[in-house]
Amino acid sequence: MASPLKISSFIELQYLCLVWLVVSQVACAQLTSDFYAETCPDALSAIKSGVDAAISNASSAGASLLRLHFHDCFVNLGGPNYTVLLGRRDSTTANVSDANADLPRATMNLSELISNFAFQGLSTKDLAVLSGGHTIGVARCVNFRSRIYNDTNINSTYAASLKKICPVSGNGNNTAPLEFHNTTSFDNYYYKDLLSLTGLLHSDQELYDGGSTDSLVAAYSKNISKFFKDFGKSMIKMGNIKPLTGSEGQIRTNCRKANSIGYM
Ligand code: HEM
Ligand SMILES: *[C@@H]1O[C@H](CO)[C@@H](O)[C@H](O)[C@H]1NC(C)=O
Ligand SMILES: *[C@@H]1O[C@H](CO)[C@@H](O)[C@H](O)[C@H]1NC(C)=O
Ligand SMILES: *[C@@H]1O[C@H](CO)[C@@H](O)[C@H](O)[C@H]1NC(C)=O
Ligand SMILES: *[C@@H]1O[C@H](CO)[C@@H](O)[C@H](O)[C@H]1NC(C)=O
Ligand SMILES: *[C@@H]1O[C@H](CO)[C@@H](O)[C@H](O)[C@H]1NC(C)=O
Ligand SMILES: *[C@@H]1O[C@H](CO)[C@@H](O)[C@H](O)[C@H]1NC(C)=O
Ligand SMILES: *[C@@H]1O[C@H](CO)[C@@H](O)[C@H](O)[C@H]1NC(C)=O
Ligand SMILES: *[C@@H]1O[C@H](CO)[C@@H](O)[C@H](O)[C@H]1NC(C)=O
Ligand SMILES: CC(=O)N[C@H]1CO[C@H](CO)[C@@H](O)[C@@H]1O
Repeated sequence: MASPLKISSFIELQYLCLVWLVVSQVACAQLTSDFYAETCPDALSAIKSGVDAAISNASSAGASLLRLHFHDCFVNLGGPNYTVLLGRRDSTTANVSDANADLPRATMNLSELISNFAFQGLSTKDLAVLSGGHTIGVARCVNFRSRIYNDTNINSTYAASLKKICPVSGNGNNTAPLEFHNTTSFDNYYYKDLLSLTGLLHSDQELYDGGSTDSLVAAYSKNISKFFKDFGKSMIKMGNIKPLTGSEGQIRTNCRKANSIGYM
């Protein structure tokens, strides 16, 4: 897994911080969707323009934000110290080893993934549907090398093409799309890929390898409306993991760093 610090370095732009703040408030803390109606009535439209601009400038922005949301929700963010970079009404820990400890890994098998999600109060269905987030974005060679050289449940044509990007050793930072049909559109090709054994990560293909999630993968591959509907529900559920609300957290004035003590 890339460290959360790599992801936070992406957040160079104030407006993306603001987006993150609001996305988190709405989706991560179960607050009301008109949270900013009085204090900042133009917030949501400003944010939408900001995100649209960022995504048209660099289509990877959407992927980075989605993954950031996932990580921010999974990592135990408790504690009184607000010393780090990611914004929402709580903090991320600055402790990278702590942060990585709770996150699922690309090497995990299905039962490990199920346990990892269960530890966060998320079901097997949540696992199957949230993994569909891998319809956008990329992964580095270090995270799929072992799959393309050692796994047997991989499409051989696909493996051969990836080996050109990701040699047996070296070039660990080379990237490949997590879903190769259209890496910037949020669609259900992720699931169609799993059916043709072209999942990029070992953990992806585990969702369609003769186990209990096969039927959901097949269903989402056939019915994009079902995928979108279930994805929305599970994102809200993921967003509600260990939220800090009210005085437990703060809203940052500059989301790149914590407020001084005493600010809300
Ligand atoms: C099921 C367990 C999961 C595992 C094992 C996992 C693992 C990974 C790995 C290894 C990468 C590539 C990182 C790199 O090479 O730098 C990645 C990327 C990504 N993940 Fe996951 N992930 C999981 C679940 C999720 C969920 C639930 C979401 C969101 C709903 C998500 C969203 C993303 C996105 C959007 C990217 C691409 C980031 C970019 O292109 O900048 N992942 N994930
Ligand atoms: C556009 O992307 C470039 C390269 O990633 C970055 O340096 C620049 O700040 C971005 N500009 C905006 C407005 O997002
Ligand atoms: C991170 O947290 C773990 C467990 O809480 C602790 O053992 C470790 O020393 C911490 N690392 C840093 C750099 O604070
Ligand atoms: C999954 O991995 C764990 C840890 O390596 C192992 O104990 C377990 O047997 C594996 N499960 C399956 C079904 O392969
Ligand atoms: C394939 O698996 C073997 C045995 O676990 C391991 O030593 C080797 O490094 C793996 N190859 C790659 C390219 O990851
Ligand atoms: C890969 O990226 C990491 C983090 O950005 C960097 O520290 C490392 O030097 C890079 N490795 C290579 C071989 O470029
Ligand atoms: C990817 O999807 C977007 C949005 O649906 C679409 O506009 C674009 O044409 C697609 N690109 C390719 C190469 O299919
Ligand atoms: C392998 O992938 C190709 C291209 O995605 C696909 O056409 C083919 O049906 C796949 N093969 C298998 C056995 O799924
Ligand atoms: C697809 O899923 C939607 C939403 O769950 C459902 O209403 C619809 O009946 C499904 N379509 C088919 C063809 O199963
Ligand atoms: C770095 C930092 O601010 N550490 C503080 C974390 O919180 C504890 C308890 O409140 C303080 O004692 C540390 O100084």
